[in-house]
Amino acid sequence: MQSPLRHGKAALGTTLAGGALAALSQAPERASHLLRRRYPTVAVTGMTGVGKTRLADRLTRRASAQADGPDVGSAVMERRTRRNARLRGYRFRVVPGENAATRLGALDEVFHDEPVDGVLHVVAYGHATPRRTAGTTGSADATRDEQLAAELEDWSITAHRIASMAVRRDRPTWLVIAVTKADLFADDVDAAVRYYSPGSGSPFGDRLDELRALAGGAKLSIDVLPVCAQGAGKRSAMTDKDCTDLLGRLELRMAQLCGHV
Ligand SMILES: Nc1nc2c(ncn2[C@@H]2O[C@H](COP(=O)(O)OP(=O)(O)O)[C@@H](O)[C@H]2O)c(=O)[nH]1
Ligand SMILES: [Mg+2]
Repeated sequence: MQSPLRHGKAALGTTLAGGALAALSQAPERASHLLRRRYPTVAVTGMTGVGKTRLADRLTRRASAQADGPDVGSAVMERRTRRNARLRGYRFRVVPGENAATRLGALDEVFHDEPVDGVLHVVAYGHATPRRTAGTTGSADATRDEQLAAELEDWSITAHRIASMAVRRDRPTWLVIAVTKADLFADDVDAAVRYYSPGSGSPFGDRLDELRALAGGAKLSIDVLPVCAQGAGKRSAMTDKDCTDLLGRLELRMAQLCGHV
């Protein structure tokens, strides 16, 4: 039996070969498309000490390195991958906080060079763990008002990057504001969520409204979810189960936003 290619029809042969070649050259692209759908990339942003590393570790079921101590901020972009049995997960990119020289490069990477699918912006309602700038000594204490002001400033920079990424692409970008350390303000969680919500009239809410106007409402979805990445302390009004439930809600929402469920 003759193979179709040797059947004399050069044109057919060419078409087949061409088709096979095209398929081959498309293969890496298709593979990366698949990877992107199953393991969407997520930028984890927020000022230093706010709880980004801890949250990313919880979401990826990774034990946090306690040895690092609470006063150490990361100077490099941390990468964490969450895999699950059904080959659906996330690739987290934790952008270093404001004291790191590597911050700008990391912001470029996640919002421009390899733009992420979604953003998890972490805030702590003024409860970021104060960290000293490298090389300085003395108290690193800041009041809650100062912390909230610092969060706002940090957010302005990130928001600007998100806006320019969102306008450049066709598909929508999602943003989840994770209000973490809820165990530290267990009785104020509703007020905290309101403070970080669009349309709330708060300083943070106003900036979110600006971001939505800039990016275009259809191009950016915004969710605000309280979370707690660390077992609640004995004095907290929040139980470990409360914290696990909040984490579960965040995971469910992210899965919905990524089309995993
Ligand atoms: N009470 C409480 N502390 C937290 C929580 N998440 C993080 N922390 C603490 O806050 C500090 C800073 O967290 P880290 O993840 O290193 O912040 P990052 O600089 O944003 O990466 C650490 O001492 C954590 O143990 C939380 O949900 N509740
Ligand atoms: Mg960190």
